[in-house]
Amino acid sequence: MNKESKFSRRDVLSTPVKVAGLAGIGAAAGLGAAGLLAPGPAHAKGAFEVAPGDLDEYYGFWSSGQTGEVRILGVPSMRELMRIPVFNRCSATGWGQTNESKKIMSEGLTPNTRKFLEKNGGMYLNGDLHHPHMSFTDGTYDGRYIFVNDKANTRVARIRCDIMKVDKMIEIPNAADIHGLRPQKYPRTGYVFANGENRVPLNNDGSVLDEPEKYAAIFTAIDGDTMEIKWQVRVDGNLDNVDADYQGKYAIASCYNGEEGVTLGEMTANEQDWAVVFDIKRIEEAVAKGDYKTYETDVPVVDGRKGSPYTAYIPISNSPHGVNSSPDGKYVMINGKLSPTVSVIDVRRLPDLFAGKIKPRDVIAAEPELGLGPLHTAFDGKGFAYTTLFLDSQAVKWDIEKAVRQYAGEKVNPIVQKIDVHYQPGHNHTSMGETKEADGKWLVSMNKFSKDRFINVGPLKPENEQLIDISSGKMKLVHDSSTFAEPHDCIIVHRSKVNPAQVYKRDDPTFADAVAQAKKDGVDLMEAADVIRDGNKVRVYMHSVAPAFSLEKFTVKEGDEVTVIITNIDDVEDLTHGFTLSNYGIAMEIGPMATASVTFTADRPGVHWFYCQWFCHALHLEMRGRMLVEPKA
Ligand code: K7E
Ligand code: CUA
Repeated sequence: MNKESKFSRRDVLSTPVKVAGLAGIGAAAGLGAAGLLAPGPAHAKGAFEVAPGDLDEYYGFWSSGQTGEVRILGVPSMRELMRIPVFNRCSATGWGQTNESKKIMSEGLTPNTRKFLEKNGGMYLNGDLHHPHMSFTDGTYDGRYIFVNDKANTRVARIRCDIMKVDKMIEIPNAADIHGLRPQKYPRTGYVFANGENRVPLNNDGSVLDEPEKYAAIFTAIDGDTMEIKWQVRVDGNLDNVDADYQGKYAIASCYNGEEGVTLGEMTANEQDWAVVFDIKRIEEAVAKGDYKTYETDVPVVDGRKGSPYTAYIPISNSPHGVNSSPDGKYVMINGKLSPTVSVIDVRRLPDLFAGKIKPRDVIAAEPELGLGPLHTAFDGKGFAYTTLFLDSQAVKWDIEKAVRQYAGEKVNPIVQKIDVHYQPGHNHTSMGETKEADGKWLVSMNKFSKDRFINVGPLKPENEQLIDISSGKMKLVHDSSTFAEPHDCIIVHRSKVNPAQVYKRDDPTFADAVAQAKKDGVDLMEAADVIRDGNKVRVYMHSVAPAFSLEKFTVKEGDEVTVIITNIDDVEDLTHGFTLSNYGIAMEIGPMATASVTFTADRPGVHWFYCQWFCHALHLEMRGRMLVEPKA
């Protein structure tokens, strides 16, 4: 790992009394007088500061909840660097409108959904993206992909980390509302595990309605390399969050609503819910020998309800939530939510549980009482855990081995420190914290409410993610960062793990269809300035070089189905062009050396200018042309 100058600067800043020096650096960081006058400990200032022109040490991949996208932040600066449209529609890039994105967004839908969408707009354009997680090799990030869930429309998508765009999106059959999602950590990803949160009838076609006892919750294993669904497991209760172990043997999910109720009162009636452990090898064997059923599609569904040899149910207090594997590979934390405890499962005892040698609760190694509303836990790789306390609005740091000793009867207090966060934290995350390389530098607390922390922007407030320096052994709150809906979850990845491209490769599969079509049409995309008519279908091929499109105008007839295919031949970093067609509602991004295409019906006669919407040149404003649409005779 490269040592950055900013860390020595932080050492300077953490020494007190150097008021003059602090003022100087504060001004350099653009904090100005207001920043220096703000309340809070002086040593906190600048701890997160990345000077203009300096680069962050970490990539933060942020989910955005109901916005449906992924955001890339620099950590520790918390600067927003990029947005990756996923389950949403993007005005800037044309995601959800270009042929390339529409194919990705539609090809993985189930036949039932396709049929439904025929009369309902053709595509889902909203999503609820909770959990971004990178692919692993040997227990740590490998920089290939980021996998994300969509709770709103039961989907899983994959982002390619070389171009930071989605390349696959699939709908999960039989399940409802994919929530918890984690990749297999070892030996590699491998599987991506996805929890269907809500219980619905298997074959949800209307033949079963208000008979909740016939509903099922479904756990899914997806092949991360192909994005094919390999198998599913039917379980008791609702599935919430999930994590994989560091051994490659188990996935563990939290389950609430063991009552299988459908109202709040019914769902929280019992004192105990459970965690369910999936034995991956046994499930694979069950699928191989045909011990499964199929429902909506031909995906095998194994019965993992209580008593099944493929799963184990571990009683946990009412409504557990987050599931987090410790980087030493020994423990999996089940966060209590309605219980003030975190239940620590010793992963090494799971083989004995499946062998019937011990009872389910015998796998619990600790159950420290931490505070009210524990939701998620992060790790520093030094033996400490950091848990969000939603109701207490706090982060609590605790010592895992002390918690184990306390559970064994010793009189020790595992709690090291509590600090206030603002307000009501859900997820938290540490730098590299969900890998065996957890490095204990930064903790982000993702708070659901900001209330009074920012100037008022009206009834809808931003949420607040706070950066906490954990490198010194003490948690120090160093930065507030507002976000639009919603900072649900994030991962913090050392920049050495990620190596994105500067320009597209011409053989990128993203635009393989356009390349194939051009070949059929006898068009060289790198030099294209062609209009090909094929009945009432018209294909307009252009290339772009700043500041011009290769066609100054093209003519089509009213009612034609027009496809515009543009190749950006500027083989230069940071030289993106765009294509906006006015009063046709069309816009798309064309990255350097990429091809992008969009299809529409030319049902509006007249003159329509098209222009480049990505500032690319001093003559960017002049980068335009006309589409002439001849009226029907
Ligand atoms: Cu990750 Cu809210 Cu979707 Cu916890 S879940 S907060
Ligand atoms: Cu091309 Cu602006």
